[in-house]
Amino acid sequence: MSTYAIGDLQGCLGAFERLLEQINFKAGADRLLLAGDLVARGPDSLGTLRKVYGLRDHLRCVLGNHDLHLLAVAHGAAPLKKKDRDLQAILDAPDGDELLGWLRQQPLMIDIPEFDAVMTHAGIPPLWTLDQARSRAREVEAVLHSDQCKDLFNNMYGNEPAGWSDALHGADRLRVITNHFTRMRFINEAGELELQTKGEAAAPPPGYFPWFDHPKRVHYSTRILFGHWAALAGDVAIDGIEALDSGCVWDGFLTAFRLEDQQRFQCDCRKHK
Ligand SMILES: [Mn+2]
Repeated sequence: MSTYAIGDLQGCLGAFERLLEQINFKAGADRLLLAGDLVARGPDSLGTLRKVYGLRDHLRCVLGNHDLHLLAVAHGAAPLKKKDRDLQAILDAPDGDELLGWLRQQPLMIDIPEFDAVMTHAGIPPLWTLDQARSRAREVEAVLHSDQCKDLFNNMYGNEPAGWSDALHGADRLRVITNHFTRMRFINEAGELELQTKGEAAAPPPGYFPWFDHPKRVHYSTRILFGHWAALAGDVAIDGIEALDSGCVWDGFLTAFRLEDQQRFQCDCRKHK
């Protein structure tokens, strides 16, 4: 039995199926951990979501910004933009409600205690302890998984407030937590997010750091698995930080990281366009 953490699928069903073949994935014996952004921008978001749903008893996944956007659109809280038109097929599908109902019940953060690891879509905010991260994730999940989820989606969009404060409450508090777990890349010394820049870790905006490189980062031995940041190409040279998004949807690679022996497997997404 093996456990594989896999990066952002973003609707790349063919690459996902090839990678499962490459690692000789056996449902029932092996397990998957998906880093979120299952859908959007790729060739077959509906097919990918159906494939993941079909494997739901053999995997755990966290939600990414694109997954939350899809849910917000489905709940009438955001418009579907042209660049997201591949999501329309999910909204129109006869099994769309079932797929979206399952997606909405997924968490923002999971613990993988057997490997002393955690997974979120964008990472763990550097100034938060793991206990703080966990309890803040549970705050958003409690609303997301409830009948009040539309309030969350209605107030989810925006980059402000940029940083955490214990005094935050209501919609602002939920937005800040959601932004940290699903959109974070660069952050300044005071812990404020910069949510525009998507480039390489070596080229941060002035005054900002990649979240995992923050000079005051809270340190712990627990391994952090995350996706979201394709420009890292799955490569962060810091022990215990495992970047999984290697830009499958952008002609890059789809990455699987085996937790038992820390071995990486990649399938090339360029050959099959
Ligand atoms: Mn993302």
